[in-house]
Amino acid sequence: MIKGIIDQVKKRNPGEPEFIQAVEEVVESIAPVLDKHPEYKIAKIVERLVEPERQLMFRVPWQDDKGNVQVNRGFRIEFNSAIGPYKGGLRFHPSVYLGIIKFLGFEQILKNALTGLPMGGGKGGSDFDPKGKSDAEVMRFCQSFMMELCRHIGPDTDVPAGDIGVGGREIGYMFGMYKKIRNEFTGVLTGKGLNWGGSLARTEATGYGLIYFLLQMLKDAKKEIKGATVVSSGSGNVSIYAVQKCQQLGAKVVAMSDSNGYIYDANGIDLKAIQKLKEVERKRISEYVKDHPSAKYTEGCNGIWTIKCDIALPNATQNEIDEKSAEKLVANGVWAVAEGANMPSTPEAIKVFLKNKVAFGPAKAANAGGVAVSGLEMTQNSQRLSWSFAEVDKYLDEKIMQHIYRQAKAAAEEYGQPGNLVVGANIAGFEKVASAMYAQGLV
Ligand code: NDP
Ligand code: 2IT
Repeated sequence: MIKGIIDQVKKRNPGEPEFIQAVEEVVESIAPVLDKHPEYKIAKIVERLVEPERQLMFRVPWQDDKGNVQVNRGFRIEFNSAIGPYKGGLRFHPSVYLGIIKFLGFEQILKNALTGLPMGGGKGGSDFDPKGKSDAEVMRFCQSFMMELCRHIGPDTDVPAGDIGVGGREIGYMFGMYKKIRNEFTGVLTGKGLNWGGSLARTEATGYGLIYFLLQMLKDAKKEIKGATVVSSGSGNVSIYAVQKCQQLGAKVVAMSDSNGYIYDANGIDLKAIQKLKEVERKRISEYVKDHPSAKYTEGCNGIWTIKCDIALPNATQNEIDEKSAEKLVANGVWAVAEGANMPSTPEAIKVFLKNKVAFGPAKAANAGGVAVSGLEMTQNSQRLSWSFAEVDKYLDEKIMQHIYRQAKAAAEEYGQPGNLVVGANIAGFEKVASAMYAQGLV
């Protein structure tokens, strides 16, 4: 039966390898749940789960600074609304196509279920590349994108947020346009600015949440973060705040990267310098070595996984750790891997980690802190209140990340695979969504 479902997904979604990869991992691990719930088989819960409720694709025309007309493609996949309004980020990156948005939307369904908050799964984006564009160009693009997207979203329908290439600046331009068109000030997007409906700690949430999850993994593995050597790929929102939390807890982060290459600094990364380069000046990470003579820059991304470390945090993008990189990490003595990015390890890489007893935190559990605090932003917007940083941060750690860890660990044990958080997270997320879909009948 499982094979039949996967074959059907392959047939129906040709040319979308990332989506098929994400589905295969989940469907394979939930087989024992289906054996326990034959009613899910009859109701075709899995066949329905892998088919988005709605797929939107649209033209996004805009004018660049030279007056030339540009045309991009916009996407929003409203994947599953069994447990709440569609929720998930928007990615602006030239590599975006339907298969990327579908893989992200599919992962988001189970991730959001794990948070314990009432959020369904969705994802969107565009093949627009914000790199090298002026603020005015980014604004015109975001306005045109929202001109179409606005008719499909709403605070109780579908609530987008950021992802790669979409941060505070882009959310601001999109929120402004939505408000103008609808004449409504609502929590239709999360990741908003702090004085117009945003939540404290949303910026930090994915990175901090990742480390709170890692701490739970380390507790069970009887290891300490203090004094550990860490490598964190990427230098965007997730990586920066994961590194910040690692440093607060006494770990030494020696390497970070961007899509051009990586830096190695044996003295420990100067995070303030990275923040200035990446968050303020929007420059390349290679510039770091100019003011840090102890550091070395290497062109290309894969090499970052050849650096000896205790803890590896893939925080850039999908499939960034392949089997070879995983083997290299293991050979160099890595003892924990926690995924801040979505699907950053290939299936072969995950097998290498599990086989070698590396503590492994899969993305949909380990990086759920971002969307969870987005959920808390929605709550604050509904209450018309703002919580303090300390309140949100404590909620994120104790009520969200620790809870996700316990759920994934318990499900793995219940289904005979103790310690396998990949299977545990997939099962725990699926059980929630499946029971909601079943209860709501054939819709
Ligand atoms: P950002 O755009 O802030 O940063 C992305 C970072 O990854 C940048 O350093 C970028 O380099 C690098 N990068 C992007 N694409 C590639 C690529 N193809 N190869 C190598 N490096 C790449 O995005 P986020 O930090 O928000 O997202 C990082 C990952 O975390 C993504 O997988 C995202 O889906 C996931 N995630 C994000 C959440 C959030 O709340 N933001 C929540 C949960 C998961 P460059 O500067 O050169 O572009
Ligand atoms: O992958 C993710 O969970 C995100 N990009 C965050 C989504 C959100 O709605 O905050």
